[in-house]
Amino acid sequence: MRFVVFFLIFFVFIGCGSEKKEPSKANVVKVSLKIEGMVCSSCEKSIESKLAKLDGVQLVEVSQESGEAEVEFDASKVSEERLIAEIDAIGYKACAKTTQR
Ligand SMILES: [Cu+2]
Repeated sequence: MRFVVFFLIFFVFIGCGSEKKEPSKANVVKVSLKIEGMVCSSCEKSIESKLAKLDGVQLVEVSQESGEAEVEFDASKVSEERLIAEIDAIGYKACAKTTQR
């Protein structure tokens, strides 16, 4: 019985701890990527859905017209390199636009 109480207290503490940990915006960054190889709007969609599935990615906007993608992600979970690698993996050529100047 004492054991059960101990565990209950333990879980209450864990509960409080995770409550304090608000989803921090500090790690969220927004990058623009240049993407080559998109020829129609379904290309946009396939890149969007591919990136949106990644853990940490919060917002994806792909434009075939401008050949660019805007991605908002949690930098502690996923990196720009990872995004580029994922886009490359499905047959497009992506590169970082923001760090290219
Ligand atoms: Cu297409």
